Amino acid sequence: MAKKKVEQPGSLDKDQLKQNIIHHLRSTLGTSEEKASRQSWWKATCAAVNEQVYERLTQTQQTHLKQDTRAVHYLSAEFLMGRLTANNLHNLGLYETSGAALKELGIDIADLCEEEPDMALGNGGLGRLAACFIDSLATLNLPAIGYGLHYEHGLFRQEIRDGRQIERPDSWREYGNPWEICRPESIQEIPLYGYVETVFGEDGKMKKVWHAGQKIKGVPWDIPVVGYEGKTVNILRLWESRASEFFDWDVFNAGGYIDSQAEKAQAETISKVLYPNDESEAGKILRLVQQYFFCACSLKDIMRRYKRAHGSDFSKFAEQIAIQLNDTHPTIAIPELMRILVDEEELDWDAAWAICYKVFSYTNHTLLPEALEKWALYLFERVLPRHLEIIYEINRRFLEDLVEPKWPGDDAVKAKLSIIEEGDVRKVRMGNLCVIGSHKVNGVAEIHSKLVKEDLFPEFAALWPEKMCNVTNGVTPRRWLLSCNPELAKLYTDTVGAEWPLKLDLMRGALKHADDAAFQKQFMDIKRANKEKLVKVIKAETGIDVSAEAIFDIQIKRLHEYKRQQLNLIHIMALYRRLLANPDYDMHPRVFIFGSKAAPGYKLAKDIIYAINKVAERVNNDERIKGKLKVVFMPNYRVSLAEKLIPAADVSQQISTAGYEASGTGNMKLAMNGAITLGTLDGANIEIAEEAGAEYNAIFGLTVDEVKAVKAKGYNPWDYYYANPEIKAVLDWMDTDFFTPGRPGELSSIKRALLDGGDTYLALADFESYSEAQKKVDALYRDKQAWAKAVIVNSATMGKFNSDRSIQDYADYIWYLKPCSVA
Ligand code: H2P
Repeated sequence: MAKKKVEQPGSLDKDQLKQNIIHHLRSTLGTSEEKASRQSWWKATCAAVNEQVYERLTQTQQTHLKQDTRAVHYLSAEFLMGRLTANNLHNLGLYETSGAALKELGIDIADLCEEEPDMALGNGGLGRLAACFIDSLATLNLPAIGYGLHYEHGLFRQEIRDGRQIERPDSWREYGNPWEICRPESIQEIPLYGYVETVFGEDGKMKKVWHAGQKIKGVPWDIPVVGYEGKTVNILRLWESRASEFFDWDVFNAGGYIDSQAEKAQAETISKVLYPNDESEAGKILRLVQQYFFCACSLKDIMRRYKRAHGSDFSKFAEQIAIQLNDTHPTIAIPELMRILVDEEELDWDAAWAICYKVFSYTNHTLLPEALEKWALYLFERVLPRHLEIIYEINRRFLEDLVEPKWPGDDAVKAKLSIIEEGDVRKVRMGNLCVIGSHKVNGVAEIHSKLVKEDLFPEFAALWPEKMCNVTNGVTPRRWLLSCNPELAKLYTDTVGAEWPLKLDLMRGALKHADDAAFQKQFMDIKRANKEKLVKVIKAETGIDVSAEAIFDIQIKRLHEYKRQQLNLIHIMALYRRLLANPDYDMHPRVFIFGSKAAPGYKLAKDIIYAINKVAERVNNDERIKGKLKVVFMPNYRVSLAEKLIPAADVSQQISTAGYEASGTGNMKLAMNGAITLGTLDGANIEIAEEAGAEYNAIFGLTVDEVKAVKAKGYNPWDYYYANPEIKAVLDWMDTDFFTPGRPGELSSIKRALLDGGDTYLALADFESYSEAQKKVDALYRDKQAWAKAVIVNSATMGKFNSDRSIQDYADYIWYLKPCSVA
């Protein structure tokens, strides 16, 4: 079948593109073909492409303005964008043309793309989901703006020294980023601190006036978001904080050179780093200020746009504006909108609340209690005195009008549902505020949404059964297949036609070839070539030699005990023991690959990274096991590294304790690229297994209900330690100096967490079943045909996990949003 080229208005041919690149090299970068660095070539290419992007951006904005479209505003503290060059070129249908143009200029496009630093403005799944979602919003021609923070430093860069994680600052825009546009014309000023005054107007009405103690400038930076086929270009608007004044002139002239800049430094701190350590009180205040700052800037921006079209008639506000709260981080937007409507626009409370309720909706991403943010009330009051009053009023009305009639006289329910938590330190519960102020609350996979409803917020669900819903996550197949795995993408295009990046269900067309030897060979040859490429990356990054003959078994995600990298590790140690005991132990060679960052303050997570690296050192250098087992920890896991790992994976480890991983999205990317899921029945794994068939995957472990039952009965990890000699031997090994010569006990903290610490995430309870599932993987891999069939089936059935489907669900059931075609 012929490959259909993605065409869009104003598309460039190779020669024009070449001309443009040279033009920008000279007139934008001020250099020449002879002496340009690769970075200059990259920037010149971006500038050439931006000509198209800006054209479409302007066209999109004019169309939305003219048609006065309803829009969704996606508020998120994280947008884990990664690199944009290849993605934008693909979405504009210019990737191949640019490749050819650059080739004639002596530049390899893949090398050029390596020049771009990752935009790592997020931590993991939550931030990457936001990035996939804005891609899908633009692709589906939905009017949308992403709003977030313009962090100067994104997630730290991870170095590994003697096996330990070292955090280094990341600077994604140190030498300028060609994709962002500063918009000084849309600067906002944001009040903070101060006090609230009650005044009476001439009409005798009581009014509240917030006298701010400080004002911060919010400078917007726009990143164009190019939809696939390049028709709609939306924006991601990120706010940078600056001081209202550059520095205090009088203090400077009086000799206070440092003091004069204190305010500037303080103001700029707000958008300095993603997730500052919040162990100290100052850190806590900073996080709250960050959240308020970006929400207040965004709401002012939304207001400005609304008023331009409708003046002060707020009757259409909820018709025009939808705001999605990505997790609890932007919750403060709810009382902020109330403040604007009541204090500034002088709407009465009920009218304002009716608007808010229709406008906001909230996505919950995890059941872990630490993620449902709570702010100490005394801190909150210091930073946002007026918002606290508003929250009290929201809470009073909620408890009186809704809770009391439903549960008369039940103080326990009131205490549980109240936005204010009583105790030694009173707290503001942002999760409760989100649920009370939103018309829809969604979880991110079927099982997770069910648990949100039944376990996390059962009373809220009883009050508002309609409010709680599910939208299963998805990932953009443009980045996560088309761009990162061009050979497999081509195979799909040749097999099912060129429309699959938009209609991912079309991939099912490949199912009829799943048993076909020739197709299997094509599919597996591509996998093999991707593995060969990764072999080189591994060698370059870590110095470790691995063979593409082996099974590539990959676990890539944030490091957290519930994600259970420690389970993977103790199984690796068990395999190693088996091999030492019997060098002929029957197993296909395996390379276990990890990529993971640990939160800087999460000691045990860092110890697990250390243990993986120490076990890797020993295993990789032990000739007795004849290379059957290799362990690789890839430093500085990030989006661009994921794009190299995922196409090369045979096995996708998704091994969280059932009930703890809300959805997962790496599981979708890996399956799509032809990996078997080795996973628990948790999060979206359940739906993946439903789509692909559990028989084509390796499902193991306790189910959600079984986990609950085990915990209810009283789980004792020591029972497993004494009952299973392999578990005992492996854990005892951690107390020795086998992996850390001369330094016994360096890995003991993991054993202690699993035994004395109670093994909160039931790693030992699932060990045996996990080990059996691993044997199944090994056996299946050795049956080449059965394996090929399984990975083809997995890949071809992942259509449901297109983020376009997720976004369509949000648009239909939560935002009531219609597409707007841009000419
Ligand atoms: C979180 C959840 C994932 C979920 C993702 C997006 C917070 O991401 O834990 O299960 O898929 O949000 O909804 P992560 O753990 O990957 O940082």
